[in-house]
Amino acid sequence: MTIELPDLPYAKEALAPYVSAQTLEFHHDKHHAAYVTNTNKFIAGTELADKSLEEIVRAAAAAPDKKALFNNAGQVWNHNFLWKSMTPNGGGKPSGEIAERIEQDFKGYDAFAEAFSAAAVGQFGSGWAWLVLDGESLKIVGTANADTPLVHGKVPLLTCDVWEHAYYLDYQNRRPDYVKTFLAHLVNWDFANANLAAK
Ligand code: MN3
Repeated sequence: MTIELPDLPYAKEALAPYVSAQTLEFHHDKHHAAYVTNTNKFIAGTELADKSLEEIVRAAAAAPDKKALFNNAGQVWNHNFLWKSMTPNGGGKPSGEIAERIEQDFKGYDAFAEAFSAAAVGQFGSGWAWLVLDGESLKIVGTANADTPLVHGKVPLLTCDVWEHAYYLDYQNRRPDYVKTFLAHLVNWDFANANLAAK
């Protein structure tokens, strides 16, 4: 099937002032769209042409000769997941099962936030910080470039994009401020809870 660029789940202005409409316009309409276009070019006429995005990502990760496809399809999957990881009026402390598990596995929200920030700020160059379910435990992991916990046997619950295109127009080089804002005002805990429930 042709891989589609999903619409943002909110208006482009909806995350302002934390993420501007201009950032979302470039990030979704240009960067994310380009990964979709490239993925479709790579799969056209191949045995992957009628597969789902997740199947394409998994197949490309397992094939050494499909690195270029993985670099695009992984980015499509990660960005699809990213938009849902943020929400207007999001951020702050979680509720529901994810809150209980954060208490249990990180010894409290503050320790979680510190570890998530360290992973996001410390990811060298381009990549992602993730909250994942690894077996029965919540963990924080970083991935570089298009890499995704999906192909490492983990269940992604939440992600923060730390590529400069995610924040440079709004925060310039101040990645720590962007990550702090992501946790305080943007995190979609309902999405993380839904991912946990669906595992
Ligand atoms: Mn991005």
